Amino acid sequence: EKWPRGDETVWKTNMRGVDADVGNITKSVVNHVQTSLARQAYNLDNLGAYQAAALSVRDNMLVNWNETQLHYTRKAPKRAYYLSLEFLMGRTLDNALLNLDLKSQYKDGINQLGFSLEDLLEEERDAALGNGGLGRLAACYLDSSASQDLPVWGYGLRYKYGIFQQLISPEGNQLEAPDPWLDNQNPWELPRIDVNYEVRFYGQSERLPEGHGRAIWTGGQEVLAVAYDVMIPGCHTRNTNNLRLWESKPKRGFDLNSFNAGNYEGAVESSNSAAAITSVLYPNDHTTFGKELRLKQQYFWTAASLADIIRRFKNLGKSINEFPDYVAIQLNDTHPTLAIPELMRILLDEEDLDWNFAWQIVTNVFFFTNHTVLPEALEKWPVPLMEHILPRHMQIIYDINMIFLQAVEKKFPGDRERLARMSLIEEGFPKQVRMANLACIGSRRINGVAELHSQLVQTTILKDFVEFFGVSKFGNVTNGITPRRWLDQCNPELSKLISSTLKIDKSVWLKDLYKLKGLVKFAEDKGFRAEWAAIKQRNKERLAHHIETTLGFTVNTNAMFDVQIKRLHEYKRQTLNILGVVHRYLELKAMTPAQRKKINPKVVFFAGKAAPAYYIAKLTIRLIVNVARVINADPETKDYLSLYFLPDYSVSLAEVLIPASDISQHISTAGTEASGTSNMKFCLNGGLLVGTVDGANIEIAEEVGEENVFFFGHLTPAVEDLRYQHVYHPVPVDEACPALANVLNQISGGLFGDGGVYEPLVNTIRQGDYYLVTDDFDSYIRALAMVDDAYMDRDEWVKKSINTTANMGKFSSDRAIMDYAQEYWNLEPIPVGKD
Ligand code: OAK
Repeated sequence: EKWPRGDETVWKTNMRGVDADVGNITKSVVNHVQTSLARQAYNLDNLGAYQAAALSVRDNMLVNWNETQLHYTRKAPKRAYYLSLEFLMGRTLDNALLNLDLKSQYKDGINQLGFSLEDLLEEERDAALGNGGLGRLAACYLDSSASQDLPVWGYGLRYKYGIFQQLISPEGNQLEAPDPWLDNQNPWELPRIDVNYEVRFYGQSERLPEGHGRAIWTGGQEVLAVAYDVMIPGCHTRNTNNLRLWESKPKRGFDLNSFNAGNYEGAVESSNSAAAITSVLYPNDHTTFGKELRLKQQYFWTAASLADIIRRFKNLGKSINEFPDYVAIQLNDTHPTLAIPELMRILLDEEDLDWNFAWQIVTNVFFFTNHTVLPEALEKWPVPLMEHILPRHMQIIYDINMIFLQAVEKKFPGDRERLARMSLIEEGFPKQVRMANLACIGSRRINGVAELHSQLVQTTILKDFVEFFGVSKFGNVTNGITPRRWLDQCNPELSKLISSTLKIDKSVWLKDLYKLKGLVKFAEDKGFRAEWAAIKQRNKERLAHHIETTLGFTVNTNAMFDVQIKRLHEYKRQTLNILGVVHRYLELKAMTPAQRKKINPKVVFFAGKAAPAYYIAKLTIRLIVNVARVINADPETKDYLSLYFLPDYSVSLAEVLIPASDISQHISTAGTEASGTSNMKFCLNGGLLVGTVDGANIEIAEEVGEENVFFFGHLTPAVEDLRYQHVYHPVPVDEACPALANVLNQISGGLFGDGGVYEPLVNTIRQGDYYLVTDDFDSYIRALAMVDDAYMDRDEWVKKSINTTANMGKFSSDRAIMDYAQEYWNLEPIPVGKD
């Protein structure tokens, strides 16, 4: 059939985006006001204007998106798919304008229409389809894939409710409210009602007698997966990739059989349960709960994504044994591990391949990234639940396990303990399926997310697998962050100063971040240092203004800004930080006014959400809020130390906080934070870092120089022994660390309100102290004192700040994604419009 239909030149001359001149931009925005929104100029508010502007920008992206997809189809390269249950995208409009290089034109156009672009940007709601680091990493990797012209698509779920909204009660308790982010229509997604797949749950699986491990799976519940596409524009390239999010729908709106039988309510109920699958993001970070609906989410998403990937592959007309030459699938932690038995099921039961052939394909397609070594995050699913929901997959997992354990037995004869450790099934009541083991044996390669973490993966949780497969199957890809959002977008003044100083256009250095190295020599330039410091100061004022308008507090912008923002978790040790604040407060109280005057004022900021069922994490928030209440009201000390807990942490809030930070805290117990990525964001924006020798902190110090990082605390190899000591030879805190004991006594004694409330939190330290707060407290306080001293010499501090930014090139997510492309996926850039 002829394409396009009709007159080709008519098509081609009309297939353009909105021309980049201001006249066309205003025309396009007004047109969207009138037609897409059916509104009029006289009653248009900021929200309406935002929506019209967003739709206009979307038109531009769509042209590029279409062109990119056509280009990929024609060139038929190998593609990679990033399967992540979380994509913490944040806002899109500003990012899209910058990547498309249209920001100044839209700014002018919006102005001409009587609005301000800055106001419109604030109307957008965050797309917060993630909990923390793992979800934000996925978002940075999408930005880098598009910017590096890599043919990569993301696959995830279109949750109706993202991460909950955090409210803080007057007593300091975290309350959770739903996040109805889709309520004002989402201009960034394209519903693809025609792209849909049926996904089965429950039912029966019958093995076929003739073998090859085949079976037929029938009955149960069928749910429809409908695609929604989110465009991912690359930076200064036409390449625009896709993030495909699935929504669950009942297959027919209601169950016809029950309907005809007069069971109207039952029929509607079944349709409700289908919609429930993608209704809400689970808000537990680093913990698994074995909930049936979560397992259904995981299967629903992996089954729909694989069906879509296979359909696209089949359009190439290749034979199935070439699948690994055209497809790489990255598993973001173990959440999508069911894709492994699902692909086996398709190859065996639908494609009729024999077992070994199918397994050969599977183990060349998947790649697995581990994001934590914390035991509570290791996913395990009860066998009875799996058998009930996914009977065919449970059979396949048993078959994989049998064949695998035979191979282990052959290599390590008679080592029964090893077999028990490596089995996909953990014995117990009930038995459980170990998803990390399955992901490991079903993948081509496995990686951790920072050097230390990758070593820990290989020597602890996957040690047996390294011994079995050999070390070459295991690797490291140190995380990265996108400098587009985390420098150019969130810190436009610094970005401008960098471009003018280096005399390099930002379109160049933002995509080759090692170019920042050129800033090193300007650290010695007094004028440059003054400009650098002035920008930090204005960013602090911007944050203070934000806090003043949203919370009504007046923040002292002459103080050092000290920031810790991340999920609340015992391993991240917000406790250490708040106890350190109390320690400093007690010190200030003991001083004379004259002594205090010599002190360098400090404002401490916390933000972060606690999992709704994580009692100790919520209690930590309560303590922070109540310490803030007391010390901010103390006339003797408040000029020297104040404290804020900023509610409802989000990507957008991070974009205001990070550029304003002088120092940020990354103080996990050594060996517990796999990488951390906010550490990179702070340093890229010229903030210094106080931290433990953990995760990517180590590599940051390697790059920026240890003299520019404030390290403290015990090292990873000491942790195991210290924990043992706490349990078997406990020393009371009063002896082990008197300074800490004093702080705990003040809290228990009621300095910050009813001390009894905090007993459970205080007891985590007094008893067992699994995260070693006691062991690290003194060196933490010393590190903070060194920070204070260093800050006194402002000139030296600014030099450190410049040298830090200058040496952050390694931490661009462009470097990380190219590492995956080359060392894992075997993928090449496919730039649009360059051939
Ligand atoms: C969340 C749920 C299960 C397992 C891991 C996570 C997670 O968010 N891990 C975090 O991943 C980030 C990206 O790799 C790392 O920077 C963090 O250190 C890690 O805790």
